[in-house]
Parts: sequence; C-alpha cells; structure tokens
Amino acid sequence: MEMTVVDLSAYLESEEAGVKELCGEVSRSLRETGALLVKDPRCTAEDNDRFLDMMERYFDSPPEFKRLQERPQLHYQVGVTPEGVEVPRSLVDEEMQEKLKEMPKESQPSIPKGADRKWRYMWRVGPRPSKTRFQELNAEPVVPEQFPEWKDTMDSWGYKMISAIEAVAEMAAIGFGLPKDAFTSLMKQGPHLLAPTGSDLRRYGQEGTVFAGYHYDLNFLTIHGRSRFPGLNIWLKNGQKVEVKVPVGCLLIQTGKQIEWLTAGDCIAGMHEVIVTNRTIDAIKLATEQNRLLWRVSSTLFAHIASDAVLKPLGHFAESLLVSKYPPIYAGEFVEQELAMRFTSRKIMALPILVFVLVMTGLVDQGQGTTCTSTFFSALVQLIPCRVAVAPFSPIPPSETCCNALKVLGQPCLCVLVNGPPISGIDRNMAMQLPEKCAANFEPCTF
Ligand SMILES: O=C(O)CCC(=O)C(=O)O
Ligand SMILES: [Fe+2]
Repeated sequence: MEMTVVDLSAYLESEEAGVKELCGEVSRSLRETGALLVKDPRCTAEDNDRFLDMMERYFDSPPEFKRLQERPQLHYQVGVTPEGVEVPRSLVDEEMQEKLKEMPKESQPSIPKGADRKWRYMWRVGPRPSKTRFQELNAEPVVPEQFPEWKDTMDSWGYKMISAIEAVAEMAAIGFGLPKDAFTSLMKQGPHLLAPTGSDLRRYGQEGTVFAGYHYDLNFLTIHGRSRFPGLNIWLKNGQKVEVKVPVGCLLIQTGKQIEWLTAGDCIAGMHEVIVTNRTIDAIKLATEQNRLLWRVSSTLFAHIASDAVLKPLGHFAESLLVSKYPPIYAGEFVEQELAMRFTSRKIMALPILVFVLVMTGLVDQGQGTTCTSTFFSALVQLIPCRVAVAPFSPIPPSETCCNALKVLGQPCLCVLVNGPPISGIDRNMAMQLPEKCAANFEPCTF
C-alpha cells in the first residue's frame, strides 16, 4: 500500500482554508492507519544522514566501548541499552498472544521468542520541569568519548523532529475537531526521547530475524527519520499488515498509547514490528557492494505528554461510549505502569484497585524512619536488573548491576515491593534475600 505524504510546509506557511483539508488528511491517516508520512522543510535528508552516519559509527564500536554508556541503575533511561534487554510487549502479554493466534495467517506478526535483538541509545530532548510529581533519578546525559559532535548532532536532529511532531499534533487536533493546541499544550516539558535503535545486520541479517517484536509505543506520537534499511511492518486499524516504505527526505509518524487515551480510542496506538525482510536483505547486498556499515539505525524519537499532565479523553471524545476504558491518569504514572508491564506480566494489571492502594502506600512512611518516595511501579522498574536473581528457584546470584540498583532503590522501597501483590516471575523470598546477597546493610522489612 502506498501511503500519502503530507507536506507540512503548506501548513507552516499559511493559515488559510485549504489547510483545514490537509488537517483532515492528517487525522484520517492517524485514525485509519496509525501512521502518517510527512515532509518537513526543516528536517532535511542531509540532517537525517548526519545523524545516521554518527549513530552507525557508534553502534559499530566494540561492545566493551558501548557498555561504558550503559546505565542499568537508571533503568536505561539514558545512554545505551544493549541488545537482549528490551522485551517486546507480545512476549509478556498473554492476552496479546492469544489475539495474535486468532489473526489470519497473512497478517500475523513474527512471534518473538526472546528479548529484542537491537541496541538502543536514549537521549533526552527538550526542557524538563523544575517541579514534578515524577522526579526522575538524577540522570545526567551520557556522551560517549571520541564523539565530539555527539551533543550537537543529537540535539539538533532531536529538536527538528520535535518541531515536526508539534506541527503534526496541531494539524491532528484541528482534524479531530479539537482546539489547535489541544495536544501541544500537554506536550510542553514532556520527557521526549531521541531513542535510535541499532541492529547488527552482519550478525543478524537472516530473513525473519526479529529486531523489535510486535508492540505498540507507550508515548504520544513517535517519529522516525528514514532508516537506510527497511524492515518496519505496521498494522492498520482494520488489522491489515503493511510494509512501510519511507521515501527519501520523509518522516514517518506513528500513533502511541497516549493519543489513544486522549481520543478515547478513536485513534488507536499503532501496532508494529521490525524484522529482516527480503527488502532488508536487498538493502544489505547494496550496502555491502558500496562498502557501507551494516548496522540498521532507526532515528526514532518518542514524543510524550508531560508527566504531570492528566491523560483523559479530550473535548468531544469525553462523550465517547468507550470513555470508561480511558480513566484519568497522570501521564507519568501511565508510563511507569507500562514499563512495569514489560518487566512482569499482564496479570498484575488485573488488580487495578490494589495497585492504586500500593501506589499510595509507596508514598507513605514505612514506620522505620525513612520513606519510599518512588511509586510502586517506579520501584519495580528500578529493580529490572535483578529479575534473573529473583525468579523462583533461581540459582543465579544478583549481579553487580542489580546490587547497585538495589542500593539506589533503598530499604523502604524494597519493603514496599515485597509487601505488594504477587508479581509473576518474582519470588518474594528471593527478593527479600537480595540485601544480604548484595551486602547491603538493610533493616528487615516489617509486614
Ligand atoms: O527500529 C525501528 O525502526 C523502530 C523500533 C521501534 O518500534 C521502537 O523503538 O519502538
Ligand atoms: Fe515501536
């Protein structure tokens, strides 16, 4: 299927009547396909190339070098995430797995058998709020040595892509019959992330390899510059699977879960996967002939709603019959829940009331002189590096990374977790043994 390309210059340069039609085109495409191709005069093919050249060179560096930029104790919010760490939703979500089996063969996604075979780099873009309910850990940006151009290249490409997203968000709001700034006003100071993926085509260039298993994005809108290697499949609202072709100089926008919330499901989060297809293999052959690096780099940017803004159906979407599926929730809390899902399984989400109580208890004094200031989900996410060590009957001792994460988390938050509801894949007793195994001098938890 050929997707239409919307030229943003027509919108950026005029305020006239024809623009309304263009906005209708934007909202229609987002609603029906979960995606949109745009051309933005401010984001040129040269800018995209400068970014891709640097990221290819980075991902092609030795793994020992790249691991210097790994920050598991900050749950990979900044710096590099090695391959094999990110878990696609379809691997842990049993309900999703059932649905996949019911899909017609021709539109079934590749079922991932393990964590994604892609590296990623996380770089925050844009101003952050000075006061927030969702104080992040003190995550200084991570800049690899020997890349003097890093900050400038990341920031300039990041800001340009955010500008494109803002134009699309305004156009979509107009197209959906909402005030022009309905979305952009909520995006101010959002935790936007430039998060390019890097997949090693030399090692994993076989057809069918899954780089990113079937999933949706948890943010508002995702924007990708053009990748030099195809492989992205998207699913339309009607369930049809489409291989995306991004023309040179164009950008691809995809809908995330937060826009679904704001429109009460009128515009649903686009499902997608990245796999090695026969077109990826053709591109590998061409790149080999041209002596280019064999890393598939995406220039993905996740644009978010501000953490302290409330996600709830906007304007006329509040009248939707589906509104009860989208109750008001702070965007920051929503993100924490989604991240925790990737760590655990969907079973815990069947306990929304209990979870609500725990989120509150997470902020309550434990009666031991200190307080856990993280929410339950945030605490859970922080312990991701410990997951192999706390699995039932696990013989694996906690890694140094796990122990560091535990010490950063602190005793009160660990106690909140072990007092919480059962979490699939985590043995409470194993979790309680962590302080001793890590030689952390924690007081025992009271029950
Ligand atoms: O690698 C890509 O092209 C996109 C990866 C993706 O879907 C994601 O990062 O969420
Ligand atoms: Fe994605």
